[in-house]
Formats: sequence, C-alpha cells, structure tokens
Amino acid sequence: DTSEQVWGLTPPISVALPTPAEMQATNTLFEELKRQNQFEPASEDAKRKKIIKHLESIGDEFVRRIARKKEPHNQVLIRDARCEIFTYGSYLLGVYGPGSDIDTLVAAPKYVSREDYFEIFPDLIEEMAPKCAITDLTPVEDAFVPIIKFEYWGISIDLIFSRIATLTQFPPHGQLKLTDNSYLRGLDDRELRSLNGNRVTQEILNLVPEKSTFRLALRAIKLWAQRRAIYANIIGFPGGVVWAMLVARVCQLYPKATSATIVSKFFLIIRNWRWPQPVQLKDPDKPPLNLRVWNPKLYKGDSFNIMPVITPAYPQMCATFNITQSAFQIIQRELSRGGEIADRIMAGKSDWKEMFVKHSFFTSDHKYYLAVIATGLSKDAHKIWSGFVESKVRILVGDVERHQSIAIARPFNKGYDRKHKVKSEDEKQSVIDGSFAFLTEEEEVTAVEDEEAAVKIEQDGRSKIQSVEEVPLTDGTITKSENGTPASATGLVKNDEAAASDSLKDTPMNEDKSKDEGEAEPMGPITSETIIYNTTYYVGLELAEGAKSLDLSWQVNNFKHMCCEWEKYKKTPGLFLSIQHVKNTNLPNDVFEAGETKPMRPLKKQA
Ligand code: 3AT
Ligand code: MN
Ligand code: MN
Repeated sequence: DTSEQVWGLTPPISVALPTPAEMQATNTLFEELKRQNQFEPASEDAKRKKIIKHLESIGDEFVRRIARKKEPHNQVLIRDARCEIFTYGSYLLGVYGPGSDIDTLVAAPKYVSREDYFEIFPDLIEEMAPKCAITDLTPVEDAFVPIIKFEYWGISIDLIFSRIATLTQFPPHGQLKLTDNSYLRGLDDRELRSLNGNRVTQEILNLVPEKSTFRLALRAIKLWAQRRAIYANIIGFPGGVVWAMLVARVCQLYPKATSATIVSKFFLIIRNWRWPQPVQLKDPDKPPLNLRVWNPKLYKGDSFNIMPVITPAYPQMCATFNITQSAFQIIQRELSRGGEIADRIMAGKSDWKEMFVKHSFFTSDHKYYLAVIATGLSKDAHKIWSGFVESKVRILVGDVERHQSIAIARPFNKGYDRKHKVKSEDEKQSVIDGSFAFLTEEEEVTAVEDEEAAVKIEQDGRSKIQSVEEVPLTDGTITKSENGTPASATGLVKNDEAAASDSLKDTPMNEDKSKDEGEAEPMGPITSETIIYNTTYYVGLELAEGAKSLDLSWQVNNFKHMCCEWEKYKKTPGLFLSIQHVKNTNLPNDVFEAGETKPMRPLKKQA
C-alpha cells in the first residue's frame, strides 16, 4: 500500500487526494506557466536530445583515441572503449525552459584523465560536430568544477568530466548508474564534484512520490524565485538545486497532492520551518568512504548555516552554506508574500499572474545601494575578473550586514554588464572608478534632507525605506574625489545616464597595481576610442532603525584587499575594482524595464 509509504524522514502531513478546486488551480497554474513561455516547443526538445546523442559519439571517439594512445596493443580495450553521458541541472530534473542550458557530464574509464579531456575534447567537438554548430567554445580547466562551455546550435552546453576509477570498461550505453557509491572510489575532489550534480539530481527524483507533480510545482517555484530576485547561487541566494530540494521535501509531506497544493503548502512549510533544523530528503547512508559530510556536531562551521538544506547523495553537503542573514530575511519576506497570494489563489480570489509579478529592487525597495564595479580593459580579462568578483559579493554582503547601522544588505541576483567607449585618459579613469557622472554637493544635500519631499515620495509609493530620512549618509570611505569635477558621461555606450554619487580614487587595488607592474599601461595610451568593459553588482541597503551614520570603509577595504589577493588579478594587467554609493534617484536607466518608474529626486523647494 503506497499510502503507508514514508517519503523522507517523517510521515506525511496529509495523504488527501486533490479536490476538484485544487485540480483546477493546477490547470490554471500550467496555463499561466505556458503563457509565460516556460516550456519549450517539442522541436527544440528533439534538438536537445540530438545534441546529447552527438556528444555521446564524440565522447566515444575521445575514449577510443585515448585507449589507442595508451594501450595500442589492447584490441579488446580499444574495441569496447566508450564513454557515458549523464545530465544534471534543470535538464535532468525536467524543468528546463527555452533559455536553459544542458548540463552534461562525460564519464570515462579509468585510463582517461582530466588532462586528456582538456587536451583532446575541445578540438574533437569542433572536428566532429556538424559544420558551424559550435560557437563560443571555452575550456576552463582550473575551475572549482573544471568545465568546457560552448554553444551547440545556439543552446548553451556545460560539459564537465570525470573518470570512473573502478572501471576499465564501460557497459553498453544507458546501463551505468552513478547513484552507486562505489564509483566514487579513487577520485580526487574535482572528479567527486563533477559526479555530484548527476548523483544529487537523480536522488532528488527518486525521493519524490510523483515526479510530474514535483516538476510542475518546481517550475512554479523557480519562476517565482527568479521574478522575486531570490534565485542566485553565486550571489548568496538558493540556486536551482536548493529550490528543487525544498519543493521535493514538501512533495514528501503531501504525497498525493496536486502541484497547486504543493506550491501553496511550500510557502506554509518553508516559511515556518524551524531553522537551523536542516531540510533533508532522506536519512544519510552509512558512509561508504571517508569523505567529509555535513555534520554540525562534528564541524563547528556547519553549525553556522542559517537555513541548511542538505543534498541527499553521499557525501552529503549543505547546499545553502553561502546564504547570509540578509538573504534569509528577504527569503522569509518573499515566502510570506507568496503564501498570502497562494491562499488567495486557492480561495479563487486571485490568479497565478500575481504570484509571478517582478520584484521592486530598483524601483522602490531601497534608497541606498552599493555598486560593486569590476572593470577590465579587455573583454577576456573582464570576463574572468567579473566572475571572480561576483563570487565574492556575498562576503562583502556578510560584512556590511553586520554593521550596526545596517538592517539588511541585499545583493541583486545578477550583475549588469556595460560597455563604455572612452576617448581620453580622464574618461577612462572615470569609468573605472564609477564617477563618470555624479551629483553636485547641493543636489545631494537636497535629496537627503528635504523631508517634506521625501514624504511625498513615500506617498507615491516609490520608496519604502525612509525611516532615517534625516540621517545624512556620512561615509568615511566613500569620499568625493579630490578635484570634485564631475566627469563627462559622453563615453557611455549602453546607458548614458549612469550616475554614482561618490568616487574612491586611490583604491588599494590601484596601489597594488603600481607596485606589481610599475606604471605599465596595459592598452597603451588612449589615442582615439577605447572600449572598456565592466559589470556592476548592486547591493540594496536597508538602514537599521535609529541609524545615525554609516561608515563602510572597513568593509569596503576588506573586500578590495580580498579580491586583489587573487593570483589571477595580480598576473593580469588592466583589471580594476571600485565600490560606490548610489542613491535610488541616481540609478542608471538600464536597470529599469519599460513601464517601470525610476525613483525621482524630490524637486528643490523654492525658498
Ligand atoms: P537553468 O535551467 O540552466 O537556468 P539549472 O538549475 O540547470 O537552471 P545551472 O545550469 O546554472 O542551473 O546549474 C546546474 C547545476 O550546476 C547546479 C549546480 O549543481 C551546478 N552549478 C552551477 N553553477 C555552479 C557553480 N558556480 N559552482 C558549482 N556548481 C554549480
Ligand atoms: Mn542548467
Ligand atoms: Mn549550467
């Protein structure tokens, strides 16, 4: 009797079958997700399957070549040489949409090494794929999870690799199952991490009572989390795997429920979860190997996780270790909002559209922001630098949120890439330090201290966080540049109204640069036009009640020092980092979508 089955660590809360109203709510959910373009047409689906098949043939050829090279006389080994392709991520979960990539793992027998993979595979893809199918091929060998990224017929592919150290020959395609713990034997950390994605995803699917119910509910939660800007693993919010595990746990508690019910119970259950009690989908297996697993009793560090969500596959890990106190607060708020809307939907008083309304991070949530600007004087340098800085933003957030004047420091879930054409050394400098357009002192004072005008904003509903209106934002670090002349904004390509209030000229980074590389000018003097690239990560601030001043110099400098200790930074010329204060009224236009209202500076009172 399946109704007796316990999915997960506790018995179900309810085994009730869906009511007609709940089924109807699931139908309207499905319709709304379709309307919001969350599903791919069948033709695209077939294309993905074909790509995976191609990758399998390329993988087989790759393994065969290595077999020939390393065991030229072993005819049986060469004859049976083959790889196995596994997927993970949204593709394996079955919740991918038109913009999703295909997360793919190539597994190979023990005589194939990661070095072989990076030496042979990139060229082999180009050689064996249909003409012009492959673009933007980028191998990243020294990553935390080494990866080859490319586009195949316009679909992004993340291709990672691992050997299976216990197998000299693979069985015919489709028979190898990575959920078997014995395949972990003899692997290094990078290989273990590469297998982890598929193993975790496979387990999640095995641990939910009804996959199709789970999938539709997860699609809804993923869309909700994206629209509310709380979906971003690197920046310190839950990523796809975490949302999947949370939805899976709710499915276990309501094994017979329909997707709409799962979504509404999701908000209820997760909002009231007794953190830091972990969310776990099953009792951990008896450890088959001696790998480190999440264990707050054994490891002090593990006990600091604010909302631990533990992966089900060995070695069990906390997938939410990077969630900050602020992120947690924001998630709780969003869960409350989601729960209220879900209740109304289930009562027939609202519809799903309301659930997926976009966040108001730039339009009304904050009055003050930090802008973390990672600049590179070449496209490639900028790409690795901005990626690195992105991965550190949550550390800045953690330091800032512990400041006594700060209630919440909320990172936005994605960075803004911008390209600037500069015509002079001055323009270049102003882009690098973010000062390319800033307010005069008079405007600043008016905006902060004009209480009457500020109240007006509040009534317009444009700004909610005005509790410390009378408190000037004094900031030790972020001082006006010495000469005080606003640089011209003419060099901007994408948005021509970006504005940052203050600038930080003599950054530790610039000091380090001159020490490391002398006065070398990486791109030579600017003659006509030079393009520089940057990415800006925004952190919205909420000041603590009664906050009197705000000096973030320590936090900002700490962050800069941390970033510039990176080996690659030291080796690569032409990288810069700047951190700015930006008021809501000075946000650049490109953070607003058509139809959104940009916060306005209150009009100056005529004396
Ligand atoms: P999409 O449909 O692709 O947007 P997804 O859940 O597949 O959603 P990703 O492709 O970004 O999301 O990630 C798939 C998995 O890859 C999730 C995680 O296990 C792993 N992963 C992604 N980014 C990182 C990262 N920076 N470090 C380590 N693992 C990562
Ligand atoms: Mn993916
Ligand atoms: Mn991916």
